[in-house]
Amino acid sequence: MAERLAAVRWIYQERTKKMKSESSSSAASAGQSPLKTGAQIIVDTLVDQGVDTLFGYPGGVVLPLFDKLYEGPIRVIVPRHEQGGCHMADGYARASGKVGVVIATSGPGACNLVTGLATAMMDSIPVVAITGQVRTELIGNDAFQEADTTGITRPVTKYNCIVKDVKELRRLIKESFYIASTGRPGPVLIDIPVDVSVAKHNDNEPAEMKLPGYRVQTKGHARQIAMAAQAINQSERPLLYVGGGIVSANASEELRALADKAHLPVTMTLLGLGTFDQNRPESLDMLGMHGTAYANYAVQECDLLIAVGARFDDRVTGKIKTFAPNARIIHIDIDPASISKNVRVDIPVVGDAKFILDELAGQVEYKERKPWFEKIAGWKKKFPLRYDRNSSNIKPQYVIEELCRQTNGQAIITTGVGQHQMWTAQFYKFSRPRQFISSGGLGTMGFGLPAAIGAQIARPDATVIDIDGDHSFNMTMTELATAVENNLPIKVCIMNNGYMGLPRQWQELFYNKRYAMSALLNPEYATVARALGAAGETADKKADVPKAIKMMLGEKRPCVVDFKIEREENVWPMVPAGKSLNEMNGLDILESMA
Ligand SMILES: Cc1ncc(C[n+]2csc(CCOP(=O)(O)OP(=O)(O)O)c2C)c(N)n1
Ligand SMILES: [Mg+2]
Repeated sequence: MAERLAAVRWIYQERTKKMKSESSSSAASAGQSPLKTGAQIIVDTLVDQGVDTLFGYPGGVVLPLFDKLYEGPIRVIVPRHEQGGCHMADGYARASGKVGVVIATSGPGACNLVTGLATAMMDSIPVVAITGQVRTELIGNDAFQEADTTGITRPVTKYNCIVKDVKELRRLIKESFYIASTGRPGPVLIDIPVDVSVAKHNDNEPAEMKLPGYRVQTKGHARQIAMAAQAINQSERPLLYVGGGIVSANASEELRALADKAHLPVTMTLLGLGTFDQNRPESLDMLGMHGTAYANYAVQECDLLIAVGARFDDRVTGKIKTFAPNARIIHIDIDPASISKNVRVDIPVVGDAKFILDELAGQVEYKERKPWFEKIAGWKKKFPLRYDRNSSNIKPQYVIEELCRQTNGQAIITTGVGQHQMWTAQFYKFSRPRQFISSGGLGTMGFGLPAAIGAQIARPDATVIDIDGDHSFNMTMTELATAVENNLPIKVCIMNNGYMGLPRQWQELFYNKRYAMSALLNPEYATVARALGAAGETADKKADVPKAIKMMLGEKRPCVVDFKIEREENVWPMVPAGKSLNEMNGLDILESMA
């Protein structure tokens, strides 16, 4: 294994050397001919956009592009599956705030991006996907590896296009980056037929963007902001409810300033976790289906709900009719289409959260609101998140608390989807934005490992941990090879309950414990990890947990620890689908553990 890896690295090193000498000689000749191939224009435009790393998988119609990429200067990470590549670009974008870039070939390659694009779309993540397409003259002929990529991806992208002429290439790529990263961010796909990649064009002319119909409203309406400020000043029981929009807008500082100035409690969505420091007393942590009881009660009893960069997802609201029944609602969002989509809003403010929160902070006054904060403190005291600490089995919550302790709450955490994702959201205390990276809207199992790879590339200095489920890990575990090959010290903690735990919990509660197809044969993960060149450990005793984590944190290679957790542990509290937020199950169970 070590030899094979060394051989791969040697090839990479030689390539880099070759690349450097060739690029200096091609630079010398570049001045002579202004004609460039489409592939060269793509690489040059990506460099102009600030791209230094991308995720791409080769194939026939993208070979001209890969041939150019071979010359540098962009670092190319090759995933083992295009879905993985797309999640890597997404994780990279979430961790860095930059646009993530993924390349795939036509047909199967492009089709493999769909889940990744939909994941980025639902969570408003800026990703640019470049796909190869068959030659222009063959489009519509059922050519080899032809798929209607723009047709297939239209519903899962913010915008997509096909480039029909090499002259348009630079402009369309620039527009793609602009659309992906401005307003409400999202994935953009640009489909490039192979003849466009090899065609030549004099690229010296300027390529101005032409987007007459695309408008981004940054500043909120002054009168709406004043109304919002007045509502906050009048409120006795206000609550900030904030989501991923705070992350996109880089508005955490402004959020903190507003909460401090007006004295407001804050609850966060899954994607909003970390935008307000969870160690502060004003944090009510996460709300919604598996949110805290104190956040959900606060929503139901507040007289003013200030939603910022959040979209009233059904996992947050529960039954819409009875959501926040006593509250006027302010909704601050960059996307006018989100306003009053699910819940009727009293004071909409469309614009950039960073700007609007800053404006608001200038117009609000400090208010003690003693009875309200006392009420919240009462709920916090009565219904904290709990688990059975005395159990002799490994409780997943214990593993996560221990991870939080040993990393001083500072690691970047990614997850799969399921119970482990919810326990992570509940028991790791996040203190900064871009620290918790998880698929919220689409709920994509298999997201955790490739997202961790993308995050580690964006943040080589950070400790990046994928807290994964056994079945989520099963979906994309092949990407461990990508981590090994690229020398990324990511950590994977598998919360191995041997079940698709979340469906199993629903089956326990609502299907009379008929565990239909929610348990499958799993491999020995530590062995799989070692076979792929990573470190692998198993922890099957509670006493092993701290030292397994310590070992993992000290490991320089990618490292997988398989924690054999309590098999039928449940996530509490739980608002059953379609119920009101105050109708939580499991509060009695939590209280009994006091
Ligand atoms: C790609 C995909 N397929 C199916 C589902 C439905 N689903 C949600 S959670 C879950 C099980 C997750 O199992 P695991 O990763 O082991 O996590 P656990 O709940 O056990 O922590 C399933 C099948 C999904 N979210 N994503
Ligand atoms: Mg599981």
